[in-house]
Amino acid sequence: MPSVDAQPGKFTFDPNTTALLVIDMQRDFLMPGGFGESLGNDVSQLRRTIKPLAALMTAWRANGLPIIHTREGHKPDLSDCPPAKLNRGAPSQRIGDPGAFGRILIQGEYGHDIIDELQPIGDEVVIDKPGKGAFYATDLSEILEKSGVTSLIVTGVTTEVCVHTTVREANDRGYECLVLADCVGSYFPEFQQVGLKMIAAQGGIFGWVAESPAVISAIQE
Ligand code: TIU
Repeated sequence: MPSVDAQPGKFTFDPNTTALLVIDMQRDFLMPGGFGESLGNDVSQLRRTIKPLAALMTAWRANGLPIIHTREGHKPDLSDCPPAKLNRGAPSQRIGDPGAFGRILIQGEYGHDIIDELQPIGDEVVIDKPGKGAFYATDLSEILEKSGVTSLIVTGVTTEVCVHTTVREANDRGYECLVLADCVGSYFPEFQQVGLKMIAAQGGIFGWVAESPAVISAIQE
């Protein structure tokens, strides 16, 4: 079985029961001028994940392995967006407002979709989620159970928000999660560093942390 050097120790996985999860690599979060930047964030901190993630996705697909993509967003009438989420803080733009790439984080808008470099192909699953975690109010659990997936290679943005929430949800549901440091990004370098440490601390309290080249080598052996 493929094995990867990771923190806090080796991560061994069966490719037949492992999915690559790509969280929220959406234009609104990653593109200059988008929602993420309007919150005062430095999108270059996220954009460094694009190249390694594209390489990983290519290798993963070449081995015929499944990729599941997620997108954070809401219905056009915002009926699935709690007021507490909508009204939080004082951003220059809110969810549902007109933004540079259409209405911000609204399903069907250009900015809500995945960046060109990492677009899903073929029958890859795309989960639309209203929350930060990929399990909340989605059918991700059923999809994983049906396909027999027990391990997740977790990538995407942002490390301490949607990646962390999803890894915690997955860990509580019994999934083994390997988070790839070069394929997850935070707008805040200190959160990136500490967010990854939090996952692997205490003997891997939420999961394992490694780098994507180690996974690519492992599946090609
Ligand atoms: N996908 C995700 O992490 N959503 C966020 O809102 N992240 C922020 O860091 N704001």
